[in-house]
Amino acid sequence: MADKIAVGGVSVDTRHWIGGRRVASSGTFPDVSPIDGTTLGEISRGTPKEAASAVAAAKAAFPAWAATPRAERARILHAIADGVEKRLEELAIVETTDNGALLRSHRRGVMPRVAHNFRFFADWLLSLDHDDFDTFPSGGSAAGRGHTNHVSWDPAGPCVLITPWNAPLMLATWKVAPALAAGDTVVLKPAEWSPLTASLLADIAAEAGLPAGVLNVVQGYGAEIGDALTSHPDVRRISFTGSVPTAQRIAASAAANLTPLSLELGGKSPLLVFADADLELAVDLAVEQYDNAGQVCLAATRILVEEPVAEEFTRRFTEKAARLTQGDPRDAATDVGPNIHPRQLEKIDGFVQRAVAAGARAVIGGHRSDGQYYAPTLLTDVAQDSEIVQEEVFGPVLTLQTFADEDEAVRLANDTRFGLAATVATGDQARADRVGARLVAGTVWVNCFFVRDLQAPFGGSRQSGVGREGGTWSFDFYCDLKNTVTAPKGWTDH
Ligand code: TXE
Repeated sequence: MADKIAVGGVSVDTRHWIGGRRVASSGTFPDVSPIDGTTLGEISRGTPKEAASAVAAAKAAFPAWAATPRAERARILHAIADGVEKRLEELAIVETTDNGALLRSHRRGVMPRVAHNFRFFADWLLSLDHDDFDTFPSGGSAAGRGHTNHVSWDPAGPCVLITPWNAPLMLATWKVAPALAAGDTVVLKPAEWSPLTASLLADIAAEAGLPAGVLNVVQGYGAEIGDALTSHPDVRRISFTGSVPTAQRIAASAAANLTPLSLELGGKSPLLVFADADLELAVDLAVEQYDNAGQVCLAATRILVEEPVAEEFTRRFTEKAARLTQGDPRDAATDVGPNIHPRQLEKIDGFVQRAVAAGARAVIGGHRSDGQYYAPTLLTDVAQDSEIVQEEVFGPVLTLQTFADEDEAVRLANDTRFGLAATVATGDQARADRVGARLVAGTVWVNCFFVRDLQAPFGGSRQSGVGREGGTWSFDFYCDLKNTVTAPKGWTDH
């Protein structure tokens, strides 16, 4: 096995990164580009042995990193952000080659946000030193009078972070940055379909001065090394983004030690288009759901349109969607790239063909394109309780249903086992407030989509997840919160 492969002219190490050293497994797995099916190289295929040594390295590095002053931890996080910015073009080309998402999005949006993830949590950490909300007098009972509470955010320990392939570095660093800021050490297990940028992140972190063992990266199949990581008694936190069945397996495995979990899972989010909406905007929001070939957990894949405007909406949507260019994600003109893997393509097509067999009509698409690409698809005549309306497809496949009034819109919107996000298009703010309050969703967007401030909580209700990421929610998850109560001078306990 070659220790390094060249991807888009960038050298990427194919081995694990454990305790500040590159470590190879005897076995490998192929990493294939979804753009054209080329095998990019063979990657170290982790076993429970490497998983255990990565946890041991994280455990050994923990006391020193946890004791590192906040200002120094923040400085190193900023240095990692500098490294990401310096190598932004390399990260963008490697990520696009590996997972097929658009190069222009990686350049302009995704990779700058990867850097921001580190800067944001570095600054968050420093803010703890000058905010005084963590120290307050006891009020209320006579026994507490005069006592002082002091809340501290103690580092929790080694964390296992398991991440998916649809936005590999973005989603990994949403977890890595707050964990490192909190003073925790990390074992990152990237998805086997997109392993490369995690390896580059290990290089960048080492160059930025992150001590050995604080960040470890183990490559491999979840089914082969997942359990060794998630059932390990030395692991203090597990954070996972991926599918519901895998989350259930992880939760069962973590139960052995009652390890706290953060789970960001799938969705079947609605886009509610009311008759009073700016229809052009609503159409833009709907067409935007084909971004990343529909492989977005937040995607509003169920379009719900108020009856009087349904025909006009469908006409304009069809016209706009027909102008989308599908092709190589490295081309600036491409709007919709490939799907990640032949297995994912099979899965997408299976959903569509079963829906059509059950009576759905493909207004556009409904079939594969050449290679690993699926034609942007819109299905109508779908029943609320059908598989295509209830299950996450994770491909460029949308359904369209109509509703008669607000009550029906809310009922349809909330009628799945998910609750990740919802988008409301309306010209009436009072309606937006009313409907938004009734929607079961971790995020509600009004006349916009995908706008995400890292300060805000992000996550899902129902089977879309457990816990929230972002701002204080991430930071608190990676810490053991402690309250120290100190008596006033001269206080006696009677
Ligand atoms: O996900 P998995 P898959 C959904 C989407 C997609 C479906 C299947 O609907 O079609 O999931 O995708 C690791 N212990 N989402 O099979 O299995 C695995 O190695 C520990 C939504 O690729 O959830 C990878 O690193 N880890 C989603 C990660 O889990 C295990 C993003 C995700 O893979 C493991 C991705 C185990 N037993 C898929 N088995 C989103 N919410 O954005 C696998 N893994």
